[in-house]
Amino acid sequence: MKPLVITAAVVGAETMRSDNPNVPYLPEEIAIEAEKCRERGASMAHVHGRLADGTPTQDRNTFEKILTQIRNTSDLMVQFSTGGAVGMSVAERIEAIDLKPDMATLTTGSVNFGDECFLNTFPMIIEIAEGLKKHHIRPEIEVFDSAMIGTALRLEKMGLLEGPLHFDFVMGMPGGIEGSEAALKFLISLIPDDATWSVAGIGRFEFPLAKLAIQLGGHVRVGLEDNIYVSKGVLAAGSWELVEKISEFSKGFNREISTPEQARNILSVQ
Ligand code: KMH
Ligand code: ZN
Repeated sequence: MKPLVITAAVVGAETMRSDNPNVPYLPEEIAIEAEKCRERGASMAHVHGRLADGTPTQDRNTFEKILTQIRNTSDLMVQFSTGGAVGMSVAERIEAIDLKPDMATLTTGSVNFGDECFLNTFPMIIEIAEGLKKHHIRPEIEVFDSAMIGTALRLEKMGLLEGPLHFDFVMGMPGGIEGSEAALKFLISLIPDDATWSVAGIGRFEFPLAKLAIQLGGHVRVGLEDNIYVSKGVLAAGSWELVEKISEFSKGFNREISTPEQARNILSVQ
C-alpha cells in the first residue's frame, strides 16, 4: 500500500466558533493551525476563507494571504475549496483559482445540505472544471452521493478531467450518502482502477470511515470542517488533534504516513 495521505480540513464554511472555539478564521490563524496539522502527519490543507467574524468568503485577497502564509510556514500542499458556502455563485467560488493552489475541489453534482441545497448544476460544474483546467490545477472530485462519480466520468470523456482521477468521498452528511462500510465499498466499486480516493466522514462517521480507508488503501481527510469532536462529547482542541488520531490509527495498522512530497506523487500533482 502507498503511504497514507492525510488532508486537514481546518476551516470549512459552516463550523463556527460557537460550535468549537478552536476554528481558525483569519489567514494567519489558518496557517498556524495548518502547520500544527503538518507536524502531526497531514500533507495537505483543504481551505476555505472567512472574514474576521467567521462569515465564509471566497475573496481572492483572503485566499492569497492563506496560500502565502501556509507556504511560508510549512511544506504542505494547499487545496482551495471551490464549493465555498451554500448559495455562492460560481464566479465567487472560483475567484481565487488563478493563484494556482496545488489542488482545488470540484463537486460533481447537487446535494441537499442540511436544510439547504448545495447547488452544482451540470453547466456550473463545467464552468468550474474549465477554470481548473485553464489554470492547470489538479481537481479533487468531491463526491457527496454516488451519481457524482458518473458525472465525473462524463467530464473525463469530454476532456475536462484528466486521469488518474482523485476522489474524496464525503460521507455521513444529512442529505448525502450514508457513512457505512457498505456505502464506502459501493463508491470504491464505481471509480476507475487507476483512481485514488480519500474519505471525509462527517461528524461521528469521521473515525470509523478513516480506519476503513487506512485498511483499504485509501486516504483520509479530517478536520473541524467535518467534525468538531475528538471523542464523544469532547470538543477537539484543533484539527491537529484529529490529524494526530489518524496518524495513531495508521501506525496501529502498520501503514506509513506520507510526506507532502510523497503525497504529490501519490495524487499526481505536479
Ligand atoms: N461548504 C460546502 C457547501 C468544498 O469545499 O468543495 C461545500 C464544501 C465542498 O465544503
Ligand atoms: Zn470544504
